[in-house]
Amino acid sequence: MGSVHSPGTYLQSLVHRLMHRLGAQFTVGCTGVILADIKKPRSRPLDPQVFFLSSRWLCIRRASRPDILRSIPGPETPRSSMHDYTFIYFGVRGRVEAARILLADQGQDWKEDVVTFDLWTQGDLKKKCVFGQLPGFKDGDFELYQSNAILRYLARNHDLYGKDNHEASYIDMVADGVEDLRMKYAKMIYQNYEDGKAPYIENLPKDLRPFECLLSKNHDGKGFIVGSKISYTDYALLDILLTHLVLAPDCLKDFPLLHAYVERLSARPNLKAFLESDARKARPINGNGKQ
Ligand SMILES: N[C@@H](CCC(=O)N[C@@H](CS)C(=O)NCC(=O)O)C(=O)O
Repeated sequence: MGSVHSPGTYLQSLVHRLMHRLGAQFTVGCTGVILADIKKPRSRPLDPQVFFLSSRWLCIRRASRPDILRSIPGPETPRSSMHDYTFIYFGVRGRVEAARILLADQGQDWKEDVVTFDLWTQGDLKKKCVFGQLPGFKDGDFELYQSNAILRYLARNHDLYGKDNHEASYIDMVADGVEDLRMKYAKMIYQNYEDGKAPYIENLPKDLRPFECLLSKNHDGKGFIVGSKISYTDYALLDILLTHLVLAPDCLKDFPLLHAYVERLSARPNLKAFLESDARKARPINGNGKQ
């Protein structure tokens, strides 16, 4: 009997199903390197096979049966190919940045289908968008609009929606609070930057205080905004806070918990790499160059 060592249950069940399909007998260990040598097939002798998990793929090689040479996405790998994510959006951070931050932190790949101003104003893309606006999003053939629906879709895909209905509801509540702030910010940036910036910054503590307050009530502000693990709303909140730190670098000086929260999340290795990446730096925050 061969043995397979896999790092998690999802992978184990995947391996079980594949082995079963191949008619091989096997056992599945629980940790360690993925390496299996299948020696006793159920029905007929098979060539020795090697199963391994690279950083992207669980690969099954069978020398004598190239027709069943298969590649299966490895779900627990840092860069997963289970999904085929594409953002269709203008070349800015804007309403996609929270989702980019989420995917980067979760070790996911995605593609950017960048829409130029000319294409948007002259082509018929706008007509094809459900609400006549971007961002659009695809996961393979699945197409979605509305930035917050996209975030929640990703949250469901990557277990970023809390542990139960109460947590999920708080997570949504915070996300709606972030959305309110985003709308105010966008109105000032796009409609009233010159005259509106100073009063906006003056009023900002009133808008930020509820988040500081919420944070203080959850693990003394030392963890995430809701619950005990990161959720999609942390990414949305982090994004809007980073955006405001550009607008008003001192805006968190009276909010020690939010300040530490931003530092803590931004230091997560995948996030740090993304936040410091040239691709991100090259994207302006907003479409009119104001920030
Ligand atoms: N509620 C929408 C708002 C989308 C939105 O405001 N999109 C802007 C860019 S951020 C847009 O498409 N502007 C071009 C237009 O309206 O023609 C969402 O969250 O996705």
